[in-house]
Amino acid sequence: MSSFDLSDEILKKLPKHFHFGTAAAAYQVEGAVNEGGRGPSIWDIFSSTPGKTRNGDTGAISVDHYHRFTEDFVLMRELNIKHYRFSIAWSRLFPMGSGLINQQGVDFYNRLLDSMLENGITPMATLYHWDLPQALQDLGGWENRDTVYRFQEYADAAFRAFGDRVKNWITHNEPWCVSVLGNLTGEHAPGFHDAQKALTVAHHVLLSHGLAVQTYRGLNQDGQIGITLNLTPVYAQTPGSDDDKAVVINDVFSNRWFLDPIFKAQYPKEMTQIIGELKNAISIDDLATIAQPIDFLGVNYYQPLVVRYDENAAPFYTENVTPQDRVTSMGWPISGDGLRDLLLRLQKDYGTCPFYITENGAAYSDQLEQGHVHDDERVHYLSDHVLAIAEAREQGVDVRGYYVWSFIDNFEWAWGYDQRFGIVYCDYATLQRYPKDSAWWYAKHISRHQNLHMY
Ligand code: IFM
Repeated sequence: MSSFDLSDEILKKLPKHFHFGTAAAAYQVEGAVNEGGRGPSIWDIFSSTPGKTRNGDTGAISVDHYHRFTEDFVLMRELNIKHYRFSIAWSRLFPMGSGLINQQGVDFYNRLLDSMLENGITPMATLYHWDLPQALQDLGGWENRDTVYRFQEYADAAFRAFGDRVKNWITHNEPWCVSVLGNLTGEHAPGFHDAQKALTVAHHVLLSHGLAVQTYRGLNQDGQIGITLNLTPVYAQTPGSDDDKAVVINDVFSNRWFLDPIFKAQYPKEMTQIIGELKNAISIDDLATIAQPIDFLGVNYYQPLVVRYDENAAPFYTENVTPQDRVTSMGWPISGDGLRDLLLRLQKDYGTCPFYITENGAAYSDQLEQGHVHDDERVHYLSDHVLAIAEAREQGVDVRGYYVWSFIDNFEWAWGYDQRFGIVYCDYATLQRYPKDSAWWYAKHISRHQNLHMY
């Protein structure tokens, strides 16, 4: 019994078929970058460029999930985890981004899916988790409208190849990161510093989402499709003061830039002052295409933001005053209440929609001690956030699942292997896996939840 155990009363608020899962992404776990006919992605190029990642780390081997997925799914089964969100590497199916499909790539994901299902694990597949084929980047990447149509073809091929087993599809993971980190701050691949590029990329990624949803509907497969956004609740340090202006700005930049086009077929008008005007890229029907009805919204939530207005700090006019008393090793402040507030707000402003928390979790500097990792802080984090979901459900929000980021420690992009997000520890020298205390905590809660809903 841990002091972070959730009561039966709380677990009962999560419905019988609630997904308790874990999540990961192709480039972060697969490794085997030169196997199976895979073509290079922008992350192969970016991570092998000196100075772009901590210690020059790359995803070339990572946790070698490509060869060890069976072991990983057996471990998931032992941990009672019945839902897994993974991503497909576009350049395994289309090494050059388009053209002829690479059968070895199809075979790999067939084996992966079959193994998942044999272990009683339901897949949720993400089509794009940041690993654009380099061949398409060479033609302009997401800034080039043509990439949108190549994505549609790739999505169509993936639906046809795997749609018999995958019934939960996510078009894109965190388009904000693709646009801002990849094209404005340059922290992520392809590494540009250009606001106009970021705006255009965001628009094209959203457009490709809408087209992929249309394509999926056209195939009449009996599944559901949505998109995953990284979202942040924004609070004023002193509500009712000028700080409210900083809230609007940050909310537009962090949340509404993507939510408004998807749910309301429009961009927030404040975007122009904050980041600039979207020029040239937009065609007349684009927003209607982007706003295709979706079956669910995937929400990735890690941290809240508290702001104070600062008139000298254009264009955000913001001082970040988020309390730092409880932070993860990424320096991210922790607030389960933030997740509850975010869900309530989404329901209020964008209407009733099924939600999956497609990512939530925390990095800590875990220590392996005689085969064990005592990660109480992560247990505390997970407990707070599952509780927040139960509270949101009690207030009428239709949250249908929770996927911990991540199943196993992995390549954390620009942070390389410095940050461990897994509930399973990976010894990178031997690639051996060790469930952390948080994995056992999760396993126990999944099983208790199941038992409570047995009858
Ligand atoms: O590792 C990432 C993931 O790829 C996208 N969402 C946030 C995670 C933690 O930074």
